[in-house]
Amino acid sequence: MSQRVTRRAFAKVAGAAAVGTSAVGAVGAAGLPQPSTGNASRAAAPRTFPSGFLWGTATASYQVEGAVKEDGRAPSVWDTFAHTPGKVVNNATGDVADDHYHRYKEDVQLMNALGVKAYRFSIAWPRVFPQGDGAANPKGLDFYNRLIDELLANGIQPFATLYHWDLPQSLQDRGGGWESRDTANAFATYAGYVAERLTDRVKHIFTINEFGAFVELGYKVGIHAPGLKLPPGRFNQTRHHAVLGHGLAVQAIRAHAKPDTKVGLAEDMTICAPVIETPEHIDAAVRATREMNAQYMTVIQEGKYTDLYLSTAGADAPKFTPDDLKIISSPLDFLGINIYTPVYVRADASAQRFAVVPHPASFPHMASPWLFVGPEALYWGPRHAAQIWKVKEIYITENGCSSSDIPAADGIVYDTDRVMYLRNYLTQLQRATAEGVPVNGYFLWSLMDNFEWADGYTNPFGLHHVDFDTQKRTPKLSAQFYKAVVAQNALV
Ligand code: GBH
Repeated sequence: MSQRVTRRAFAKVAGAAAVGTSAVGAVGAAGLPQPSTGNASRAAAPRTFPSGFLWGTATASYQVEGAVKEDGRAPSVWDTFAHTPGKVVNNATGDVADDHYHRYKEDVQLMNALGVKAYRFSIAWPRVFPQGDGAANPKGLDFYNRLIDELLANGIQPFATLYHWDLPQSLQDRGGGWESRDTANAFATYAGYVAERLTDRVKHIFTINEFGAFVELGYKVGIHAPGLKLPPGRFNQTRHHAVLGHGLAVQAIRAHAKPDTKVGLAEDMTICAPVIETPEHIDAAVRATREMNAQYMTVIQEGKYTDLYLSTAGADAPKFTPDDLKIISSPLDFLGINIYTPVYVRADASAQRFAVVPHPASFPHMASPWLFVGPEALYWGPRHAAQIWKVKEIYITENGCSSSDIPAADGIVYDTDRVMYLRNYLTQLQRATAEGVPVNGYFLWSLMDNFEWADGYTNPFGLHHVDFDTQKRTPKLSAQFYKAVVAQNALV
């Protein structure tokens, strides 16, 4: 833009740009364009988030706690899996991980320094019920009492997830884990027990984290614990037991929790982004979102499996009763969505009227090969959920990325790629909240580098670098970036 353009003429151009896609800088005092990563109409005003927007970070028990044999904890399927040679990169385990079990106070101070007001953590089922069912172990639950008290003393709201994949090994040994309906029942008992004891202080509880990951990768693909490759019929039944466990847990929590407790789940639903944002492709993305989440989110929200899922599965479809569907679709207070990467969808003349467009080989991704950079997932994910299922309260319960993360000579990781990723994703989240999509908060994955499942300690996701020999935590450049966003409640 020429410096001779008047402010009035600029406003016209800016208005046009706002409905298009180009980014135009606002004219600064010296007549120079000011940097803007969004559209022109927002360049003038700071790109803020709604007031009271809740900024947080997230972790999960087996990924950070360590202390796997302490205070009565029994093994989970992940202890067994990680200790099976060849399953995890470098045969790494979560035996020590971030030693968060002992260093949680220090870690709460990391949150404090970021300025975040919420922390999403998960509770290890095998600490609370070491065998999965039967006798409870109050010493195991005490760790979470200590953690919660420490968070509250620092003005940080605890958001607790009941299941982030560490199934008690005993349930796997006795009944095949989620292959058995007994596991769904045991999960509900555990959920009620925890809800009764923690909801005087914890106001948001998630049942399960990501069906899409632990069921698919654990029971079909075999690259996550318990490492099985079940045939389709048994596998679909396992999926059914997992959503049933969620529904039973929702009911148990309601029966045992304080009345002001909110219940939800955290799901990495498949997020279908339209290849081009035109009405026909947007419609296709909406249809695709229902179908591609049929086994988990759609049945939970709608109380039925889609016709297409059941007819495609044929004789391998899950066996269920109408009562099961009612339990599975027990009403929720909020929805947590874990968002990493979208699936691109286009309109199509086929019976299902959408088609998935595979990523070209040149599509950019972060350090993890699956983590394709698609910032618009953070716009379409909550927007679809609000539109399709009329969800009124949404949290982004995970978003973040892996990077190669080599500390520089001064000890700092200058993760400009993570900052780029976060800035672009948050731009799309701001777009959603500015349009009124009901997103109440955002939890960045992760507070610190940790045990990244089958990747071991490679492909780290932390805002803080962790030296696993010394347990020293050091904020990365991305932590500085996030701190500034949180402080201003706006994109920086
Ligand atoms: C989240 O899952 C998890 O909730 C969290 O624990 C984890 O640390 C974080 O992601 C980062 O990975 O190996 O090619 O088969 C995100 C969804 C689904 C992404 C499984 C990785 C495996 C891809 N994950 N997927 S592949």
